[in-house]
Amino acid sequence: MADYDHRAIEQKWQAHWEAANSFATPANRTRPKFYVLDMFPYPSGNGLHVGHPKGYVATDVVARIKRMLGFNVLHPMGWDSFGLPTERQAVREGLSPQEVTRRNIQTFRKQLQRLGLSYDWQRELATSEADYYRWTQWIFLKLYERGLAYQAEAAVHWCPAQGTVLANEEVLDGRYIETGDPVEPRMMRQWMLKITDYAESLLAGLDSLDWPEGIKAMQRHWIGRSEGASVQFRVAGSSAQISVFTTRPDTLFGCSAMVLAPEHALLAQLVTDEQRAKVADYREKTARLSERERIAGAADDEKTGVFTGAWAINPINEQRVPIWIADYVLSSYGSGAIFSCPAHDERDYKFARKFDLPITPVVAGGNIDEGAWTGDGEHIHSGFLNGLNNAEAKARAIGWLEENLCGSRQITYRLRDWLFSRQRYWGEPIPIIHTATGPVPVPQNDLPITLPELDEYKPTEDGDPPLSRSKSWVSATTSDGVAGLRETSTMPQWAGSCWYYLRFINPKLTDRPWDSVEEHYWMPVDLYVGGAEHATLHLLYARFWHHVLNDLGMVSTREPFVRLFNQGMVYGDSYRDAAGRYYYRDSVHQNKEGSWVTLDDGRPVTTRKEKMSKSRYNVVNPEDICETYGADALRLYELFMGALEDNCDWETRGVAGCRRFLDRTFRLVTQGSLTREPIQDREVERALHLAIQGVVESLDTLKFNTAIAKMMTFVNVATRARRLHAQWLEDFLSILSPFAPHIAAELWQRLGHEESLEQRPFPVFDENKVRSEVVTLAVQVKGKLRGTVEVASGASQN
Ligand code: ANZ
Repeated sequence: MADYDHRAIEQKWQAHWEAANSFATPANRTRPKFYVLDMFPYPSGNGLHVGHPKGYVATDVVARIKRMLGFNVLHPMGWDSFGLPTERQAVREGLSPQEVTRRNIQTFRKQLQRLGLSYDWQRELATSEADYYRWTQWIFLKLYERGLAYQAEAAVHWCPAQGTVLANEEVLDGRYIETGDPVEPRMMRQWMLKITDYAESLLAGLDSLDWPEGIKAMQRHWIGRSEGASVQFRVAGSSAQISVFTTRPDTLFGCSAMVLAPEHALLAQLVTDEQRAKVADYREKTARLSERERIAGAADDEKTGVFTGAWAINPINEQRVPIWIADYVLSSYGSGAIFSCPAHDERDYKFARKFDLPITPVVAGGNIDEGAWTGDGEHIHSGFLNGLNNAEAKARAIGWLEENLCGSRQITYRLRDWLFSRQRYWGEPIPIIHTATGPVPVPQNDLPITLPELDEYKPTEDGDPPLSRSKSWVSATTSDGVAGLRETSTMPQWAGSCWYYLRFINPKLTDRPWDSVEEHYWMPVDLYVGGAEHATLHLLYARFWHHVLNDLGMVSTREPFVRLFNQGMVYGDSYRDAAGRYYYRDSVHQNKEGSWVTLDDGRPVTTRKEKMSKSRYNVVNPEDICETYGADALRLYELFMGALEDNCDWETRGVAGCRRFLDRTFRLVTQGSLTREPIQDREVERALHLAIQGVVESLDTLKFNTAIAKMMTFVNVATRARRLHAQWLEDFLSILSPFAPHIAAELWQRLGHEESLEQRPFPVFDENKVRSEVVTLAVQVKGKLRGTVEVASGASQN
């Protein structure tokens, strides 16, 4: 039995859709809207593998069903095209980042188009295009005007080899995670965005979102709100005061030391001559650690630290306590200083054990030989707090501190301001001119400040951004005619993705970033699908900008993405030898004993399922799959492999299975015995309506795999039937078309229809059709189960 010709059919329909502009976003505003968005890709040099389109296929199914249900659908695609990897690829290939980006985008677009995704390509955008980043710069200026963008001398991780600062998250053991290049601490003047002003707002907004709980929890943790108190300690024999932040003011009576971050500003004036050398030495050692390492190390048993020689006075009982420095206290959190309460804090406990500090329990319940007691309990050895539980004692302690003017209630966040400048070339120029009197924003009408084409765009060794090489570009005049120099740092990779979903609303507008009437109609994004790796950075940054834009009255919703869904990852077979070297599938084979070995020298390899990636040599190219099995089979398999949110193993056999289902469908429609006479077949109709129900429900649950299974059942049942009503198959093609649009369009046409399948009303689920024909009744005699009988579901009582 000849299989259907997927190449011809898919090409034909893709050409048809393009010519007919079938997926253009409708201009009418009379129908309800649905905005379904993918996290747009970074167009890397590797192109797509079959793990990437899983989410794209899912959103495409949703977009297509919603259109058929009568919604105006906005379903766009674009490119997050600024960033470091492109610059590195350009260096390797001796091309400009512009050229590399153009080429990579073409590859990606071609790969996506081959899948028959129903994007409105008229709205395609790239964040590295001047008519896009012009508005990224414009939003930056809005932030600047609001006081939310500022410059500060910041302690940063400087990577000489990469010629740029790196974020905390990018540094481990003093090295850049990606390349292993050493990183050194440096104080540098940097642009910062005041995301901390929005900590409360970003927390509050989470409650209203239909997002995976895990992602919301990660954002809450990242923002890290802590309620507690600040407490002022006097320094003995000095007029200085040191403020500490604590979440446990109730344990002040158990304080046995004060511990400062080694970077603490008051340290220099406290430290005694005797301790000065030790303190300086410790400080220098700490400077080599990233904040992340310090946070990780805080849980370690082995604590380090140095006594400063100075003493502080605990305000609650006037006791003298030694002042230490230790790396588990972070300079950027709270006030960079703590009071140490070893009996009730694990880190303090280990610290006290190491350095022989007193451990005085002030909350009953623990045993100081075993560790810190962090639970609730009656307060003891605590003066006026004795007898109270933790919550009561906290409130009482804060009251006392406030009355005695040595402390107050305080809320602290773990969230830091966002370091927003990079000393790299391939990013948005920051639209600021530095003059003798300070930074001056570029007037809006002068935007965009375009990125000049440079012959030499590699980072400089001394940290001067590459843009500083273009003297003609750097010298500028403000609108008041004052001479100055342009800011030469660029924005980080994350900037462009902070607002692209707004630009998709009017990507071609030249005098505004978006039109507010249109924004009202389309926002918020109804469904946003992408990888879970964006749980914090992108999704937090974008929410931050959106909250600011909302405060500026420029967007109508507080939150940009009401529903978020994370698709799982795709795992492929990897082959690795004992030395850890990876091999391609076609350079290994199974020997006679059934073990996997390399083809050339028979070296044993182990096979494993690992996350698909080029570096593991286990990627499968979607174009190859489209060539052999067709885009429709690939699309089905992407969703059939498992639940959308689960990680799944790629099995090319599975694509073949989906392909066989499509072949059966093709035969059913082209060779089945169809009629338009009224006929009945309860079994076929039941299978059909179960499938309709499955597809409709999958819109909310996104459980496409079960919907596909029901469609497969229908085809099996229908294949067994002697005669079929044409309308059953037409209904079936309607529900199949979001998943396998090419073959569905083709078969619909072959059934003699000229108008497109998408114009046909979506089949309506009929509950009566899915009632089982028989129901099982229990037969009880005198209360005991004696057996069951099967009766027709419509049978009468008798
Ligand atoms: C005294 C105390 C006693 C504390 C006790 C805890 C238990 P979260 O929940 O993370 O906000 N802390 C304050 N500033 C710090 C800094 N810059 N670096 C490291 N640790 C710091 O934790 C707040 C607690 O972490 C604070 O409460 C403080 O230790 C410590 F039985 O103060 B606590």
